[in-house]
Order: sequence, then structure tokens, then C-alpha cells
Amino acid sequence: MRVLVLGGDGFCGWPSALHLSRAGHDVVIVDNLVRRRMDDELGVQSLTPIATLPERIEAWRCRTGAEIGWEDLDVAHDYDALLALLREARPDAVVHFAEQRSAPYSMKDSAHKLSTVDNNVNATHHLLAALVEAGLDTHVVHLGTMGVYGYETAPVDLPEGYLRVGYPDREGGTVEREILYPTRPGSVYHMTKSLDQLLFQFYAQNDGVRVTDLHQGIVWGTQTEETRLDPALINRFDYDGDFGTVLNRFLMQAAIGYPLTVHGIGGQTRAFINIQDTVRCVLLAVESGDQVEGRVRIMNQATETHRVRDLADLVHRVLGAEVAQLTNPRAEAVANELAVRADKLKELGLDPILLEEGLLQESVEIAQRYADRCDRSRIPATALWNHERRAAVRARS
Ligand code: NAD
Ligand code: USQ
Repeated sequence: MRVLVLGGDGFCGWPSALHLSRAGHDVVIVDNLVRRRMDDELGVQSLTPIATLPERIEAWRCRTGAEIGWEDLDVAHDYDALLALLREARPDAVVHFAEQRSAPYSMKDSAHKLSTVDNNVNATHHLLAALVEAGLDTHVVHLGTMGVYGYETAPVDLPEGYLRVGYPDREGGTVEREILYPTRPGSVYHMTKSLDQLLFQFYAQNDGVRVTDLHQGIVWGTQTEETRLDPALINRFDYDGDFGTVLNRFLMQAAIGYPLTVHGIGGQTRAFINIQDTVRCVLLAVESGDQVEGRVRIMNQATETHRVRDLADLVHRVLGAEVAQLTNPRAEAVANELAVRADKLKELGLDPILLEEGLLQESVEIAQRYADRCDRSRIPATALWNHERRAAVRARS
């Protein structure tokens, strides 16, 4: 298949592009490198030294003989170029990773809220409108998030996107409907993923666009089978207070002797997936595109759930790290229960990698190897949207 990977220079997009290429697909990355510029804006860099995108692509060609293309294009703001690319490439599938993905970054201030909505909603909408204008029957595989369901304790195992509800009709009977699971996003970033869901629903219903929305949990790990093939293929590793995700942050903090930054009592339960499984799921979704017809196919892309405190305890036990309990910078439930249905990807053949001590070791080794690249001053979370804490800060100033 010919596959465009929007956001193919990022943490999930780069290893997914390699995995698709290795599976024999003809891959073109579409990325305007805005994520690398955000590193400059934040004064931070990936813990791992990532090569430029042309160097990465050349290293892949040298190792495997496979060619990957690159289009430097802003999916959210250059509609004509996107349309022209789609018309020329006529892809069988487009994998869409090209969004601003950090909740803290999206909550820094109004400018970051606005730019996150502008980038994410426009990127998704431009893609859908351009596919319709080009008259293509391309399958869209979008990376969404488990966070659209919200992280309050739910009375059900979270279903895969849809909820069957009954309510009274005018004749005193009951009408049954399947609706999108009500969204309850916890940040402007997560809200953009809720808005994406409506765009997909509309374009599937109105224009018959085939869409798979992968509701992915928090990704942990760094390398995949393909990124290990050459130092120039190494994946990025975010550890800073905006883009670093919780388990990778804890592993890196343990490696450099920094007390683990548990927010609040660490009662938050979240869904997780290893980066190696991310790339497998993306391949499974792409290769099963002929199964998508009519309504949007939503699959929960998460393999297990963990409480933040339990992850900190695990890292403490295995690596002897000290655990700190910080005032939570975010507005979120102090503690929640979480159970998730995630059957569809398993039915397609996913055999999940579960968190175990051995697997933590690779990330720790990477963190130790590149510890001198870490700027400890960039570890604390600086985006503050816990309302009580914000009020206290205001009162003091
Ligand atoms: P990332 O920031 O590392 O990568 C995103 C890539 O998209 C970057 O290379 C960036 O330059 C590119 N991009 C962004 N806006 C663009 C635009 N307008 N035009 C062209 N390119 C653009 O993020 P990631 O961690 O790889 O996440 C990828 C997707 O997966 C996101 O949509 C995110 O919401 C989703 N996701 C990520 C995680 C996670 O833990 N990392 C978990 C669940 C879902
Ligand atoms: N947390 C800590 N300490 C830290 C960092 C985070 O206790 O140092 C806590 C947070 O308060 C939160 C939980 O850990 O309760 C998860 O935070 P996170 O930063 O690891 O993940 P999140 O903000 O939810 O976002 C990440 C990705 C995002 C993706 C999402 C999947 O950045 O792109 O959509 O995971 S999910 O969480 O399922 O919505």
C-alpha cells in the first residue's frame, strides 16, 4: 500500500513509518518539523540525540534498501499543498499523527490554547476536506487518545468509542441508540481530540470517508525493532515537564537520581501501551482498512492500566529511586478507577507487551547513556491548571 504518515518525524510517527516501510509499504512522511521547533521554544532537547529527518531517512535506506519520502508541509495551514500531494500520491491510507500532543503545553496560557486548537482541529479538518475534494477512497487512521473518555471513575469498562443508551420516547416507550461515548477531556489538548471525533463522524456520515480512530493510552519505552538498527534511527525521548510522559519521566529521573515527580498522592489510574505495540497497532489498523465502512471504527489502543503511585513504587523497588509527592499542577481527579475494553486490536492479532521489570531496563540504560544531555531545570512541570493552586499563587502575588 502507499501510506502517507502525517507527523512521521515524531515520537510515535517515526517508528511507525519505519515499521510500515519494513512491512513492505510505500511510505511518505509529511511533517513540517514543528515539534523540533517547540523544543527550541521550550529550551529543551530530546534526551536521545535525534538525527535530522533527511539523515534518518538516509540511514534507513542504507540499512534496509527501502526508500521513505518526506514532504515538508504544514497540514494545518497549507491546504492547497496538501490537496496537491493527495492528488498526486493517491494514498491507500493516511496515518494522522500531526497534532500538538502535550496536555501541559496546551494549558500554559491563552496563546498555547489557541495554537493547539488551531493546529489540531485544522490539521484533521484539512485532511478530511482534501480527501473529499480529491475524490479519494483513502483510509484515514488517526491517533486519538483514551483521554477523550475522561478520567473520573466510570461505572462501566470503557467501551471502544460507542455507548448503547436507552431513553424515553414520546409514546412512553424506550428508544435505543448507539452514541459516541460522552467526552470529558481534561485539557485543551484532550478537547481537540474530542472535536476530532465529531469531524470524523460527520465526514464518515456525509462523504463516506473511511476512518479508524485509535484511542491510544500513554506510550512508554523508546526503541522499537527498527529504530535499534542504527544509531541514526534512534527515537526521541521526552523528559521535560511539558512533553515527558509519566513512566518515561520516572525512568529517566531514576537514572539521574532525581526524586520521582508524583503529582498529588498518585491515585490517577491511566491506560498504557509500549511504543513497540504502538507501531504494531498502527500496522494492523492500516492493513485492515477494507473492514471499515459506514461509521467510524474506534479501537482502544491500550494494553494495561496502572496507578501513577504504583508505577513510582515499581521504579523505586527496581531502581531504588526516591519518591516525591508534589502538589498536582493539573485539574484532575485525585484518584480514579479505570477499566478498559480493548478487544478489537487483539482480534486483529495484537499480542500485547506488558510492563515488566526487564523492559524497564532498556529505557533506564538509554537514560543513563544520555544523562549528560539532561537539563534538570526542565524537569519540573510549569503549566499550572489546578484551580485551587492557581488561586493560591494569585493570592500570594
Ligand atoms: P510528537 O509531538 O512527538 O509528534 C507529532 C509530529 O507531528 C511532530 O513530528 C510534529 O512536527 C508533527 N506535526 C504537528 N503538527 C503538524 C502540522 N500542522 N503539519 C505537519 N506536521 C505536524 O507526538 P507523538 O507522541 O508522536 O504523538 C503523535 C500522535 O499520537 C498525537 O496526535 C498524539 O495525540 C497521539 N498520542 C500520543 C501519545 C503519547 O504518549 N505520545 C499517547 C496517545 C496518543
Ligand atoms: N503525572 C505525574 N507526574 C509526572 C507526569 C505526569 O504524576 O511527572 C501524572 C499526571 O498528573 C497524569 C498522569 O500522570 O495524571 C499522566 O500524565 P502524562 O503526562 O503521562 O500523560 P497525559 O498528559 O495524559 O498525555 C499523554 C500524551 C498524550 C496522550 C495521553 C494519553 O502526552 O498525547 O493523548 O498521554 S491518555 O492519558 O490516555 O489520554
